[in-house]
Amino acid sequence: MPVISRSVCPYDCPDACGLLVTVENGRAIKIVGDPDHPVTRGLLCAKMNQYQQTVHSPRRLTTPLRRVGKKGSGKFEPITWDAAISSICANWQRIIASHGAEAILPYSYAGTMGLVQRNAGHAFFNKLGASRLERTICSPAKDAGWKAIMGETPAMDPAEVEQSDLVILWGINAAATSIHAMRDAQEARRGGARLWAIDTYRTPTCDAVDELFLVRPGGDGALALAMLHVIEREQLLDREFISANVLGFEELTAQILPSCSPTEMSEVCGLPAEVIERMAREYARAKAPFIRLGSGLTRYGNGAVTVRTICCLPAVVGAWGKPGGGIFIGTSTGGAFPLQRVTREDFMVSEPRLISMNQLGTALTELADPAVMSLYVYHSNPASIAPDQNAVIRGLEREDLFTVVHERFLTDTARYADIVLPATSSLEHPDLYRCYGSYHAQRCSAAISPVGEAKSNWEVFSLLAAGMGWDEPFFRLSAEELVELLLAGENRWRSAAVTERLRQGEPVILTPTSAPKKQWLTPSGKIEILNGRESEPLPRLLPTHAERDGYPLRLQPATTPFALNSSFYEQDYLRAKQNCMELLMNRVDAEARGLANGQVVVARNDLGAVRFTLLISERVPIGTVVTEGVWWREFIPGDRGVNALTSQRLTDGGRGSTLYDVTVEVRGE
Ligand SMILES: Nc1nc2c(c(=O)[nH]1)N[C@H]1C(S)=C(S)[C@@H](COP(=O)(O)OP(=O)(O)OC[C@H]3O[C@@H](n4cnc5c(=O)[nH]c(N)nc54)[C@H](O)[C@@H]3O)O[C@H]1N2
Ligand SMILES: Nc1nc2c(c(=O)[nH]1)N[C@H]1C(S)=C(S)[C@@H](COP(=O)(O)OP(=O)(O)OC[C@H]3O[C@@H](n4cnc5c(=O)[nH]c(N)nc54)[C@H](O)[C@@H]3O)O[C@H]1N2
Ligand code: SF4
Ligand SMILES: [Mo]
Repeated sequence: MPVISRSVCPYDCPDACGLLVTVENGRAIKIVGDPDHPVTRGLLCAKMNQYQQTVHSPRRLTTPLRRVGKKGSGKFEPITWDAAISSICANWQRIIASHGAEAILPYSYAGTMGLVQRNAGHAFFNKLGASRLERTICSPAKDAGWKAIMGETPAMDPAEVEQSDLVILWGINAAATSIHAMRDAQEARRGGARLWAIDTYRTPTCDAVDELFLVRPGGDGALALAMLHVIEREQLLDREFISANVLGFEELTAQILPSCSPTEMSEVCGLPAEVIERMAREYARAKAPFIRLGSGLTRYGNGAVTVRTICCLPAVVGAWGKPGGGIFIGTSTGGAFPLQRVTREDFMVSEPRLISMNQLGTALTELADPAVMSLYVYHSNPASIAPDQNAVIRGLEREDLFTVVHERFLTDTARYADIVLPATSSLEHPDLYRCYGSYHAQRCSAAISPVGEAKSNWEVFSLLAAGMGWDEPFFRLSAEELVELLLAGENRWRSAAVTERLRQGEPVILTPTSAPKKQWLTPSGKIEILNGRESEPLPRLLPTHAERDGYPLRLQPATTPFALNSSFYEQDYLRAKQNCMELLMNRVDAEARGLANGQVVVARNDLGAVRFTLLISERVPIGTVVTEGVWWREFIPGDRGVNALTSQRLTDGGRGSTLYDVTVEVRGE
């Protein structure tokens, strides 16, 4: 008899959808969205509709493996868990004795978002004294930009979008990356709101809006400054709101805006002056304009200041004062669950060095005192997703680097491992999930037994702790017990009743800490356009890195609806939907280079050269080329993926990745 269990989507997506999993004979045979989940409402994305094909994929790793071929060759032989754990612990003890524990580097990110499994390694590596990883690959510049002007102010409720009359999807490919936000924006549109998208090329999201504005990559700060210029010049301001709530508008007006007219900003942002004028007027005249800000525009050398500048817009027109008005960058429900009970910073005896995950290539090839001698990768695929792939691979090829990869699949990273450990999928382990697109949380238990000999992140760290001879009782807790630790007690976010519902596995909306609007959690108590604690007291125009690079085409390594970063390439159906690793180019640029549709081309810059299949497309403007997805090497025309072209340079705030801040030249092969 089939049984239906509740589960949660574990992927790095704002939505943490509620799932209903049908299990028969120990296998998941069907996955649907939970119709009773308050946010999911039965709607899953294309990727997860067939999740059982990921869970039961013939490509799943089922036993620990030991390398028998050259690094990267993918040649392994099966070994037992006992042998694998003993080998890892013996190697680490040897490395600690000769180089110290900082020579060991953990590398993890967001293969699973569950609070226990995602953070399962922290306590172990804290106790070991390993180097710490700065986990900043995604969009910390967004938080840095928000913080510079809004301080600790929590996000507005994204559900307010339904009361807006102008919804702006800004730097977000919502149709692919935030399908419930897309659904909500479309519902607002059906209710009469206008829907805009501001992007660098015509994504699937852009097909579903009233108006699309294509900016130059990294040019959004210039656009926002020019809009502010027009709003001030034409006095479309909400003076009353500004005087009660905003600090520094006078300084912005006096020092920055005079040189930011639409004519002056037009070339930087890529929009004609008259279009900017109209955008400014329509934005300022809207009753309750709602901006949903994505991460696309943050992955540039000027990402943080761009976000900070855009956040000035709702402040000067008083959008915050109206239901449905404001700007949404993502929720933070961190206060709901005391994560330090799992991460155990108290196990740290000293403060080991911090290594940016965006600079793994340099860390593996150049760092000294001590050099990185061992890398432990779990739920991340740095050989594919980290910038400067050539440097990362040079590091992974080092014969003296002892690499362990805990994975569901033999990823490009796992191919370089000395020891590979098989990981459970989310249906095979328990966890507690919260999310960053709304305010819900949900706990779930394992729906099926582990596939093969797979073990969860937490189980592996328990084994490693025992293998190191530690008798700390914490490492003998089960994952379910860790979930209980996170749920123990109550706080402002969850009453005893809410906690009980969470214990039972119900999806629950957590109560935000405070009514966010009009309570600005900054030192001055106002929205701080002027912030003297920042190196730049006022938002202003800053260049991208790529502006200094000098190759003629801007490259956008974009997302696809049919994968999530490098995840989902195991599903043949989803891969077929993406065709192959394409480079989208405007006909004008293709003709100027004598390139034909379908041919293999090489994109090149100072960091590397990558082969793509050319797709001539009117979706991309002249001067920009786009590639979607982060392909596994086995499916691409050459031996390097798009990240051989992206750099290890960081953002202006938050030390984030600048994956979209890239220039290239493209030639036929
Ligand atoms: N299907 C799918 N879903 C995903 C992911 C995925 O890979 N695929 N990834 C997940 C992860 S880890 C994350 S962080 C989120 C990211 O989700 P989003 O916030 O949507 O971020 P991106 O898709 O990276 O970029 C959003 C859009 O910004 C555009 N863009 C790039 N540069 C600029 C610019 O300078 N200005 C403007 N205005 N637009 C620009 C891109 O073309 C893209 O359409 O999605 C998550 N969900
Ligand atoms: N070119 C380019 N590069 C990018 C991006 C892009 O859009 N373009 N996006 C960037 C962004 S926003 C992000 S957040 C990063 C994401 O980078 P990553 O966090 O590395 O994300 P994924 O590529 O999804 O790889 C996650 C891996 O975890 C494994 N996994 C899943 N669940 C588990 C588990 O429970 N245990 C273990 N041990 N393994 C598990 C999966 O099999 C998968 O191989 O990539 C960044 N890199
Ligand atoms: S990837 Fe996102 S939209 Fe798709 S099922 Fe998971 S949480 Fe929902
Ligand atoms: Mo991300």
